[in-house]
Amino acid sequence: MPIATMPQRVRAWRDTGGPEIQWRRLDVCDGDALGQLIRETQPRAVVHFGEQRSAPFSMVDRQHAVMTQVQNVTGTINLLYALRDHAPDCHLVKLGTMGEYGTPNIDIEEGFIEIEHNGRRDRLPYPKTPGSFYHLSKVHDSHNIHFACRIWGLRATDLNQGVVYGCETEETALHRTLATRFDYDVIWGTVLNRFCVQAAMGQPLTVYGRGGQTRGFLDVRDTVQCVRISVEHPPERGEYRVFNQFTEQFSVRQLAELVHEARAAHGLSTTIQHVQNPRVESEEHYYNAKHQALLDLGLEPHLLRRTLIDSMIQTVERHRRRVDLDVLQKPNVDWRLGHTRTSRRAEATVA
Ligand code: USQ
Repeated sequence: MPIATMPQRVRAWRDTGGPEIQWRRLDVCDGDALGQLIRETQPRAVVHFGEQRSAPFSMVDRQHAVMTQVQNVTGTINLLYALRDHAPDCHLVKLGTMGEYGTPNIDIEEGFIEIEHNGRRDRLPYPKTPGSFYHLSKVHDSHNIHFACRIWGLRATDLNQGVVYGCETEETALHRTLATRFDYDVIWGTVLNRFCVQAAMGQPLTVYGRGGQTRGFLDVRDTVQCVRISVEHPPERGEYRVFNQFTEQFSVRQLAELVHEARAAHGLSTTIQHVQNPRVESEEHYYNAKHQALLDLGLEPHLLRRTLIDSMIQTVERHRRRVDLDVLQKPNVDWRLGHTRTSRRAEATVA
């Protein structure tokens, strides 16, 4: 989708009459500048989304792995220090990931687990088995935030978010200048978005391996809702809490079947193609992750309906001339080998 510049977006938002916002460009890895910003603005809450967010990107090669972890971990530590020094009462809402947990053979709790060991009990951080250097960076963040809450009495909510789909929120729908990114390539695109683009373009749906990989998913509108709910219900000083932020679990195969059925309902056909899995991940496994805390605070989920799949596909069809088939199809980052060359344009997406 055509994406407006930030100044244009801010102007468009003001034109909608929404609450006043200000925009500044700042590198969270510049700790002094970040400290200065927090000192000046004295926020009651900070929502931190400023991280490299792609697992495949982090697996391209050593430089991409290092860049991902340095950016993500440094930015968050800088923010923790800025809050300690200039706004210690502020509530940090930090975007984590469900991928921190991996796919253990037991139920996944919300951040902490009660353990009995050699006759003694404790409530400890849930064990983490992340699946990429990107997911690992979020684990490191979680430990750092938890530590800062324990030693400095900061307050924080770690939002362990599942895989997001969708391309529109109530706010972005207000004006086309507010449209947000809709990534579909192998590096930045998440799986359901990719399947919808593949379906719209008459391309096979690329299920990696057997497709039994099960994850928590949520509509992008619920991402916004969960952040709002978290901000409205801050934790106590010194409290570090974790919310599992997703609304439904699906396997990749189930998602491909849903898209297939959505097309079939309109008399259209799609093919599901099992491609060699470029990732190292379980393709059939137990998965049962709790996600109660946000529901208890009032989250009203937008569950995945065929109508949403239809509308995502229609949106893609409206922009079909802009779709780059080269970056849509074959995965070009292998967890074992790193970046495997496919085409020059596909390479540009990892540069
Ligand atoms: N997959 C396919 N076919 C594709 C693309 C992906 O089968 O064409 C599979 C992957 O192998 C994986 C699953 O779909 O098993 C999810 O992959 P994804 O690319 O949609 O999402 P992932 O890499 O896990 O990362 C995304 C976001 C990341 C966020 C994470 C939440 O990019 O920022 O943290 O979702 S979670 O997965 O719960 O950790």
